[in-house]
Amino acid sequence: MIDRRSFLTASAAASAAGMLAACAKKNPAKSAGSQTGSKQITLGFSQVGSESGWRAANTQSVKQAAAAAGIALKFSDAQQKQENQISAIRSYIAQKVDVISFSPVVVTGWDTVLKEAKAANIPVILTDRSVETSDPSLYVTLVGSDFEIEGERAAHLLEKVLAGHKGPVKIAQLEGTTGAAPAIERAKGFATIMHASHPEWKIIASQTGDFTRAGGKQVMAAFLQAHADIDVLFSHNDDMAIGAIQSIQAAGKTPGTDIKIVSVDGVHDGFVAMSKGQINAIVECNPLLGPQLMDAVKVVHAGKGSTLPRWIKTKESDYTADQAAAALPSRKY
Ligand code: GYE
Repeated sequence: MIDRRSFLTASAAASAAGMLAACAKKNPAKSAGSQTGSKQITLGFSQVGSESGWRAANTQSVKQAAAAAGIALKFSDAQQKQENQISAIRSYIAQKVDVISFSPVVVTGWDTVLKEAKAANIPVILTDRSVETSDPSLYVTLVGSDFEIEGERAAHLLEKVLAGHKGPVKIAQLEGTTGAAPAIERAKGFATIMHASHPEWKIIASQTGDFTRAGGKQVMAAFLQAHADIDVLFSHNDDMAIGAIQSIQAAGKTPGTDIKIVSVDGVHDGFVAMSKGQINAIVECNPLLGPQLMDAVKVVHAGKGSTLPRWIKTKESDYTADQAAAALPSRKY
């Protein structure tokens, strides 16, 4: 396991939350939750959907952390549709929740609804995915991973997987949801390293599989029909890689051997496939964002949002197939 980053930002958030806890001790009426009889914080959370193992773990983390923090959670699943997320956010505004959080399915198209939240004086915390906006005051902070770095890490893992390989490398890419931050940025990070250091690598096919197993399976089958000579699959998540493995096997090839596979997430089933040698390497993307989110919610609700960093990043690692079996029992998602 290689620890890539240890972020000061997360500890800044933790210490801000710590300060708050200290204030709460002095002034018990201000501390959260039912035990003290003070008003409970209500958080409206709009989740992207249920597209992947990552998302299932993220949803569970948010629900568990809200319960542990004594925060009342209103939760809705947008089934990967932006219009559903916008309706959910509008309904949270109408219900006058204290804080809104959401994981935006795509990066664009949020300004109008975010302005509505601002006009209603409801602070917004982004989780997992970012938005593009001309007005940075429309959200307080983002709790989530650096997807561009994840793309770079994937390219560096591929260098290891291909060690000793000579000659051209033909790569197929399964992209995440079109327009989603992790799809855009993982592709960008990977391409940066490829263009800087690997003139012998070439992406010969690239298409979205929408972060789902079914999407990965279907798109990989089409890639295999069109290209007999794919050397590598770079998949933006484990679920699409797992779907693709089925199509590779159906085409009479051995995943992990005939076609090397690098993916992102590190969910349980990804580790199982890696321990069988079907996936060669995985960039971990940590979905357990609930505790950091609830800390940030408390800080924001106490009117101290300006003490938080704009981006609260997550600590993550990289894994190769030889580490998979040993790591599997201790995986938390
Ligand atoms: O990698 C994928 C999920 O936004 C980081 O969304 C998340 C991505 C994750 O569907 O599995």
